[in-house]
Amino acid sequence: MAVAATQPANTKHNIEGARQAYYDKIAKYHMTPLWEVLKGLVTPEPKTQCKPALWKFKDASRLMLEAGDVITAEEAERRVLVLENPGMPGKSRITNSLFAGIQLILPGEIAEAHRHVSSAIRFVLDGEGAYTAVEGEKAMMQHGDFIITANWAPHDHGNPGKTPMMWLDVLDMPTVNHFETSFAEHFDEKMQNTAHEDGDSFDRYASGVLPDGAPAHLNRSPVINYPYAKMRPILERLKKSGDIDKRHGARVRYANPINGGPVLPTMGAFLSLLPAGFKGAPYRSTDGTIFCCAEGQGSSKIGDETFEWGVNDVFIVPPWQRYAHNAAKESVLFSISDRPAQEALGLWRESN
Ligand code: 1HN
Repeated sequence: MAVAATQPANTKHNIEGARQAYYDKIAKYHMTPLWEVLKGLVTPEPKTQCKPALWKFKDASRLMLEAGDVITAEEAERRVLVLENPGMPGKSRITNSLFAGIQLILPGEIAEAHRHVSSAIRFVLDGEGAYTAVEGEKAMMQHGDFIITANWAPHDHGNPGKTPMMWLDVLDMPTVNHFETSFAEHFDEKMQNTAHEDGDSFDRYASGVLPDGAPAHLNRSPVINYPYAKMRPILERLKKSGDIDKRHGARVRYANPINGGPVLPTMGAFLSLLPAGFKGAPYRSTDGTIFCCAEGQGSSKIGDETFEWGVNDVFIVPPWQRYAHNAAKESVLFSISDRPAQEALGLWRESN
């Protein structure tokens, strides 16, 4: 063609060569062309490395007890097996924003007092007679209890009972580390003083009254333990009156009694009853969600895969991945995600 003949320097090959030389030049000035990477950065839909996965409690509990043979709670500081998302090996996370693990504390052991900026929750799986002490309250752990440890709250665990105690730990640590805002410290005393007995903060703040002079604003819940024994009958009431969401079942949201907001600014949780035979409608949202079965048996279709779950199994739904629950028996599912953080930043979306 005439143009090509008069401007041989403008062949595709030469343009690419000129561009690469230009990119090499600007790299020395710590600059790079946005146009080469833009499509991977501003995606039309969420892009994630997170994969759906399920951890069977039968395997997790056996392997946890084996960890008890190889390391003490004191040596480990926290004897936790990290639930690593198979799409992000080596990153110590179950979603891009959340850490999850299973912790074991054997009879007679303590996990010493410390505090950190990362907020934690515990969802109690198995055992009895152990406690977690948080901000001066000694919370005895029972199956299905939901216990919060807010940003910078001192906490230690102990097992004066007779059975191994296991629970699910979820922390916002990857989020804290994303912002590079991690601080942590240890105390000289292994155990904190607990002036508040078991159930103290629930009775004070979550019984329809508030201590006179309670703060009008608080960005985390003052309740330490939301006991399963108190939550389960509420699900039963919802079920009986037919308040059953077609996607989520009869579901309660763990709330901060001061303002009705989420329990923590970075993490929010639900407890849901799926009646026997429940066939959930498909749903997706931008918050990758960790589920733990507290009761029953069923399956969840996540994308194209079906995961069968039973008591204490943990599974993960990646961000914006469609899922639908089926309950073979009446079941209770606990779930937790970073939804409050996404909502606070105006990022959260859902669809069917
Ligand atoms: C932590 O402090 C606990 O206090 C559990 O029980 C799991 C995972 C990462 C970082 C700190 C605990 C943790 C953790």
